[in-house]
Amino acid sequence: ARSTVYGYPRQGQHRELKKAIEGYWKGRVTADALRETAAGLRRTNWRQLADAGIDEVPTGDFSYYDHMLDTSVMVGAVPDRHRDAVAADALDGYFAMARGTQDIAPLEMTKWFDTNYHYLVPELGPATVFTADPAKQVAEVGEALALGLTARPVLVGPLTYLLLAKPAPGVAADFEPLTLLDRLLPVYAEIVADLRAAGAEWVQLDEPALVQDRTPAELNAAARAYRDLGALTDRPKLLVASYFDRLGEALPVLAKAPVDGLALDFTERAAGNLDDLAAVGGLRGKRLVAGVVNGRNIWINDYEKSLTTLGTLLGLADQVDVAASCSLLHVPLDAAAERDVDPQIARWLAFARQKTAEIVTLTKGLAQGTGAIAAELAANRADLASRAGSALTHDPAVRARTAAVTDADGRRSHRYPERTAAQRARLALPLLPTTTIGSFPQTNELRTARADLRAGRIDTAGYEERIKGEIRDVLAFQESAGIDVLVHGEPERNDMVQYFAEQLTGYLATQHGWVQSYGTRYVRPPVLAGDISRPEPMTVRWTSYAQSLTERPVKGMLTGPVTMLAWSFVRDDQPLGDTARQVALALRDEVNDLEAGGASVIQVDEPALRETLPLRAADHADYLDWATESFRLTTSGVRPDTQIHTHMCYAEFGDIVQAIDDLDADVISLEAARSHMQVAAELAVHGYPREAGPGVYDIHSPRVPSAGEAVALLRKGLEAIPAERLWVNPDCGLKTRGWPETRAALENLVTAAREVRSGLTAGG
Ligand code: THG
Ligand code: ZN
Repeated sequence: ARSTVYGYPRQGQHRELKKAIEGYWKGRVTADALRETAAGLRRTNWRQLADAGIDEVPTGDFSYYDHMLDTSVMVGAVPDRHRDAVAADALDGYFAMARGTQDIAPLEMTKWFDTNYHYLVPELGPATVFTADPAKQVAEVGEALALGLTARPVLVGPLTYLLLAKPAPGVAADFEPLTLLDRLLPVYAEIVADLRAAGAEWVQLDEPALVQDRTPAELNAAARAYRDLGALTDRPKLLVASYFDRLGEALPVLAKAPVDGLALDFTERAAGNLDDLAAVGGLRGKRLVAGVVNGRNIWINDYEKSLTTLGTLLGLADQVDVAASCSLLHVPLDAAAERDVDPQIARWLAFARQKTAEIVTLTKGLAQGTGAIAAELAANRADLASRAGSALTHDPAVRARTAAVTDADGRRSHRYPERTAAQRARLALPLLPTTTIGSFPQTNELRTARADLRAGRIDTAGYEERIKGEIRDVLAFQESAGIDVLVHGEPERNDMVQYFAEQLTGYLATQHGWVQSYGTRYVRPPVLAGDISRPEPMTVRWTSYAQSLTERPVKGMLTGPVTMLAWSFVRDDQPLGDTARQVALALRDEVNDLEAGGASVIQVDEPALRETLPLRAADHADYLDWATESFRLTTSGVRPDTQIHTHMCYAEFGDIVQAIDDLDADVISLEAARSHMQVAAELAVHGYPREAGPGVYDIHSPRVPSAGEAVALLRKGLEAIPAERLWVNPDCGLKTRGWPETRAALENLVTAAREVRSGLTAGG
């Protein structure tokens, strides 16, 4: 048995890669210096893997921005609009595709399956001509071989590449990139041959798209692709990898294909793989790489469980190797860097470096028997027992409360028609009421104040004075602009998840736990480590302060339970629904306290509701059940005349309209400016029965929309949603915008609302 991984965090212990790339963009770092930093990080990673005892290291997983973008370059799929830039300078052209330039739009970015990583979407059309450009892949194999290591290049496979692509601008929307397969395969054939010539015995082709629901035609394409690639004479051994879910119908296809090995996910979410593999009679004559160490969470492995799985697999393939379930890109680098974590909890944590050691230990146990890893097994058993028996993971008060939840707790006391009547009477808002999503510009002064507080340059009282000053400014602006439902602007929040995680018991923050979100942008997801409870109110003080400054309603603002889970590392020792319920009950107390503190409008944001939808349709209902239930549990404790809002962004809502309806929120605001109100139409088709605010100001751009544009969008919205139920708001929070454009855009928005409003009342 051999040990391996498919990829490793790219950024370096101190995010050296981010700093070098952003420095290059600003002209402060030369291209040569950037290349040297990158090469140094690759060497460090490979040495770290080799020193830990990993037998076969991955190459080509490194990226300056994104590995899908690297794949587009590798197969010559550079959009026409970027060709000049790429011809002038390969590196600058690469970054132009990723980020755009003054005049040229970048590639679109979207989520990599259900992870928090984002990739750049290939743009293809009937005119696409693929050409092999294996230089990056070949060079990185050479670098690893020069260190004396066994290197296995990792490439995005041809099916996944095409299935994740979209029609290029100007190409018919129904163009299917998969129709280009026959043109793409010869390019892959050329590249894998070059990699063999460069010294790679094995090449890995990643096909995570095959774990999604696939049509018979797509499965046929997969069979054809691997029959053709397998039939090549001048080729390395091919390992086809899948992860994030079970292969399902694609498993027999790949098992029969004339390739030399398969890498499969054997973590809980892909549990079906084990039975499915047995059902096809195993992988006779093939290598099986078993992803038994979870590459998507930060918890230690259960060695006994993994060894049982590995033992079963020994009977199902010629050779069984051990790996993480997917690239370790999705976890932070090193748990040992977390000095502030309670040592009792630290022993439960495994980041990329610790997971690598686990893989090596399991490989040894598999090859030499459990006697060879007796000490590690005993320590692992003790660590798992400490977690299972901890008061943090089993808080009797939290357990008793979640167990006592009834269906009625997740239902408002009154139905929407009665609620809306009570809310109209209490709020007395005009037709087409105006509001914002919650955050106002996060200025440098605010970030400085937070840094000053952390560094002890100001005390808590001094910090709070600055926050209050900002709240006063934000409210004064909104009143003068004529907005109807105000917000306090969230100046006290660093991040909409972290802010709450820091205040909830059972949640853990990391200091260095960075994970790449996209390009040079990273997040530090907090860890849902134990049972969740709320020691005291989290936001009430700020909302009440804001309300004390104005006669108009001020919205209370919270992050919903589904988004809290989606942007955190979740527990693996209980169902997600149980964790969601605990978070929901803590947030419910906050909602109720906001109401008691005088809030008549409370918004609970769920931007991630669509993001964490499971990859296979068969799993949707179960997810949507607990997701919508936890939202309702959060929001159902209020009086009928308290108005509950929610907000969602960057999503195709089409496939979850029913779930949006099931949230039973009184008002929902959605991203719509860029899709020209298509969202409103989708809601209307579904017969959405409550109030909605499809965004009329695209906050992702510094551009200020004119009042005229907003009027046009509102009129379009009115075609789908009746005036009594239409709200006027931007697309999303204003945190990333500057003050000048925010002021101008919101003033235009109020002007537009007034104009359309007066037209409605005059026209009857
Ligand atoms: N909060 C959290 N998770 C998220 C988002 C969020 N995940 C999905 C989405 N939003 C990701 N979007 C971003 C946007 C900006 C940045 C990261 C992810 C970003 N990061 C800073 C950087 O890398 O320079 C670091 C920020 C920090 O210091 O904390 O700009 O909104 N939880
Ligand atoms: Zn948003």
